[in-house]
Amino acid sequence: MSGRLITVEGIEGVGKTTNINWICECLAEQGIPFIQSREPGGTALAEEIRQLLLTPRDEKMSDLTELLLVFAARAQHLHQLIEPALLRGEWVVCDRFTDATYAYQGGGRGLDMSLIAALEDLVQDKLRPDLTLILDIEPAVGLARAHQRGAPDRFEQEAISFFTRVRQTYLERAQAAPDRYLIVDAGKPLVDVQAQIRAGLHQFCQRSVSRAQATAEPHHGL
Ligand code: T5A
Repeated sequence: MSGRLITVEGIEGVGKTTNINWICECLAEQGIPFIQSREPGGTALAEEIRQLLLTPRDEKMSDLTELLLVFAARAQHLHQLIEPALLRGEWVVCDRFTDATYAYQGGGRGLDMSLIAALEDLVQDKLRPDLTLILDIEPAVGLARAHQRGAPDRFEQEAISFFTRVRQTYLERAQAAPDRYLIVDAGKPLVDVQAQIRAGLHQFCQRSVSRAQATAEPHHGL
């Protein structure tokens, strides 16, 4: 696959949507072909699964049900949208991906990380993001931003300790594989956040160019 998969992660209200729009503007400026998507969701069927996951209801969803729904949506998203785009040589910019599963279902809910890893292998085979931006912020600040939007979804109803564990898991994953992750301080003003992201994208593109030259793949630069 000659496209690239860029994922953007972080807790609620950290600014993923805002910054993904801006990342896509940067790629468009450079003439890089890309699609933008999100998880859970990204196709009609996966968006229906998203609704199941986000809608608050009286019946408590078991943690295992939640995990399997997340991966069911991902399997559909990969098959229908992501893999074909990468095969066409397009870049995919995705609002959340499997790091969110490690963070929310693993760190947040306490499910066994090895179970998540097994499902990751089953659903994705060898596919992993090429670059993951972790937008990092104090949970109280992110949640305050998210709550301004209206009624909280099923995840937003969780206690702040849940989001503290989610954040911690993101940071641990980034520290364990610094080549793939970029931690962005998202508590700064938007213009500073964007400068950090642009620098990270620039570095990533330089690495992509070197890799492409080594394998004679098409490449782009920011
Ligand atoms: N989930 C998902 C799992 O549990 N497991 C999984 O495997 C996956 C894939 C999805 C939910 O599903 C869960 C996690 C989530 O709970 P979602 O729609 O992706 O939900 O998630 P949210 O985090 O709820 O998305 P939000 O829209 O809340 O947050 P964003 O996109 O991070 O924030 P954004 O860009 O909308 O910004 C929020 C507000 O802050 C302002 C913006 O203008 C906006 O008003 N803002 C800033 N203000 C000041 N300074 C800055 N630097 C700012 N940046 C943005």
